[in-house]
Parts: sequence; C-alpha cells; structure tokens
Amino acid sequence: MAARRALITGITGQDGAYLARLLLDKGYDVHGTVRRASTPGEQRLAEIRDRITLHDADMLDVGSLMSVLEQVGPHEVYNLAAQSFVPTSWQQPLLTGEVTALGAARLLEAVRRVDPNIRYYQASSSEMFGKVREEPQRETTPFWPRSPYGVAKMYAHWITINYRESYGLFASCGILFNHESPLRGPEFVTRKVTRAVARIKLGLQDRLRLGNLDAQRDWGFAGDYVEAMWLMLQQDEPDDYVIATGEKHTVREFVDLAFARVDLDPQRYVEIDPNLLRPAEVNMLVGDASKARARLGWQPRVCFADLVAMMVDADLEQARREASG
Ligand code: NAP
Ligand code: F7E
Repeated sequence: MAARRALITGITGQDGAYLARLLLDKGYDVHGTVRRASTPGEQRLAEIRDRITLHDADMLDVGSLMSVLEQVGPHEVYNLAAQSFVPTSWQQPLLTGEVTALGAARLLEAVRRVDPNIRYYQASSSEMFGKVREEPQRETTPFWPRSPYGVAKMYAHWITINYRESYGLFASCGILFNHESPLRGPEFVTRKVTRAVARIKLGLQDRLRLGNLDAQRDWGFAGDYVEAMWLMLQQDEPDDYVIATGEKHTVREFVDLAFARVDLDPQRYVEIDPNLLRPAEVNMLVGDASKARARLGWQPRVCFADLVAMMVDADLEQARREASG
C-alpha cells in the first residue's frame, strides 16, 4: 500500500521537527514547506533531512501554497507555521496577523480549491484564553486574548471552524498549552533559562535577565504534544481539543529547578529586567485535557521536573561543545 503523505507548514520549527519524526516513524511520506530566508534555518531537521522533502512556500503567498498542495497531493496538512513569539507580536502586529491569522485562511482556501478531502490540522493556542475566564481552561472556556499573537490565533481558530462548517472540510484545531523541548527556540522563557543555566555552569555567561517570574504556565513536552496533533486527524469526525498537562508552575519554579539541576543558586545570577515585561500579560494558564484523554486516548508522558532536567542536560551538552571550541 502506498504511504500516506503529510505536508507540514512550519516544519523548521520546534513542533515541525518533532512531528516530522513522528510521521516518519509511522511510515508517512513527509513533506514540509520552507520559506526563502537569507540564511537556511533547517538545523532542527539535520538528522532526518534526507528522509523528508522540502518545498518553497510562504504563508504570505497563496499561489505558493496552492502549488505545493498540487505538487505533493497530501492526505494530511498540519499548519504549524506562524510568527509565534508573543513579544514580537507587539513590535510587528500586522506581520503577525498576515502570517498567523491570514496565513491560515490562505492555506484553508488553497486546501478547499486543490483537494477538499485533505485532512487539516490548525495549531491553535492557549494564548487565546489570555485573561482567563475560568480555571482550568477547556474547549468551552470563552477567549480573551491579550496579545496581537493571541488575537491572530483566534482568527485562525475560527476561520478553521468556519471552513469546517461552511464547506465540510475535515479541519481540526488543537488548542495546545505551552510545550517545550531541547529544540525550543532560545527566545522562549524555558529555553532561555536552560541555555543560560548550562552556560553559567560552564563559565560562558554570568547573568540571566528575565521579566515576570510570577507568570504561571502549564508546560508539557513537545514530543508528547505532536502525537495529539496526529491523533486528531485519525478520528472519524473533525473537532477541537485542549492539549495540556493540567499542572501549572511559575516561571520562578522553572528557574529554581533548572539551577538546582546544576547545583547553583539562582539568586546569584538572575536579574529582573523591566524591559522584558509585556504590555499586557497572561498571568496564568492551566488546561483541562479531559476531552482529549477520553476521545483521543491521549495523555502526556513527560512530567514538569523531567522536562526541566531534559532541557538542562541537553543544553549542558551543547555548552560543553561550545566551551571546547
Ligand atoms: P516555532 O518554533 O516558532 O516555528 C514556527 C514555524 O513557522 C517555523 O518553521 C517558521 O519558519 C515558520 N514560519 C514563520 N513565518 C512563516 C511564513 N511567513 N511562511 C511560512 N512559514 C513561516 O513554533 P513552534 O513552537 O514549533 O509552534 C508550532 C505552531 O504551534 C505555531 O503555529 C505556534 O504558534 C503554535 N503553538 C505553539 C505552542 C508552543 O508552546 N510551542 C503552543 C500553542 C500553539 P522559519 O524557520 O523560516 O522561521
Ligand atoms: O513566555 C514570562 C512571560 O515567551 C512564558 C509560545 O509558544 O506559548 C508560548 O507563548 C511566560 C510569559 O511563552 C521572560 O512574560 C518572564 O508570561 O516562553 P514564553 P508564551 O508567551 O507563553 C503559547 C502557548 C504560544 O502559543 C506561543 O506561540 O514567561 N517571562 N521572563 C519571559 N518570557 C520570555 N520569552 N523571556 C523572558 O525573559
């Protein structure tokens, strides 16, 4: 039997790298889109580069999205591409809207025109809950986004539901809470902390500047979360699901655990930088993934402490390589 074909937008990102590996392990023919950039950003894919096929396409350009769908003929499309860093969304709100919101509409429109039988996954986000209306947050919790990124994700979320309802597309949204890994971008708080801890331990850095240490997040492991994306597209009917661990921790707790892993006292190294505070903060997020547990049979495997340890250990290895030139 011919392999199922999947197309991943945002394959060069953290989740793209984990999802590509998962789909390869399941025997898929895996394709991904990359945008023309001044420097190639495919390091996360180095190990699997010869097992996947990359195509040029940009979420800003609907023609490129239609061409790649026509060329690949995928059974499943995972839309992971986004301007995903919340602080940048205040500096570049329009770009964020173009890529993260309208990009999803362009891709859905391309799917509808090229092959409406394609199964479509939309990477929705817990940032849509923003100023939370209830705790924990579930699929029925009202949204109140607190950043241009959160607003853009809400558009993408609702346009996905609208295409499902208007055209009968098999389109599902995963409302994923924060998920991290050694492949997380270095600008996000978890990786910023674990990289700094490793580099401080090896004498490569002496300070770690952070913003709001009181913010609380429900942090899981990216490797677990991409499995939920795949499961959503294997169901009989499309639907939307919260994916979360159900546990919340402060940034301070993350920092303390990460420094403890290398026997250092964070108080000696951490400084608060008011420039890193956000114009509007999401103070607390914690999700209820009961629906995903019941219907998808999904559950997270990696706990908070193991996630912190995994990230610190990986960054220690990288810092050792850096230190030895
Ligand atoms: P990420 O590491 O920031 O990756 C984003 C991807 O989008 C990269 O491959 C990037 O490509 C691509 N991209 C950006 N602009 C593009 C454009 N104009 N055209 C085509 N591709 C473009 O994000 P992630 O953490 O893997 O997250 C994956 C998705 O889930 C994102 O949509 C994110 O918003 C969403 N999400 C993430 C989390 C989380 O905690 N990680 C939680 C909820 C939802 P380049 O390499 O060229 O920059
Ligand atoms: O911030 C606080 C910051 O940038 C987490 C994206 O994947 O998850 C991510 O968005 C918290 C915030 O992630 C620093 O104020 C303190 O309260 O790691 P973050 P995020 O904003 O939650 C959601 C679900 C997504 O969808 C997004 O795409 O940490 N914080 N000090 C800091 N944050 C950063 N980045 N840097 C600091 O120095």
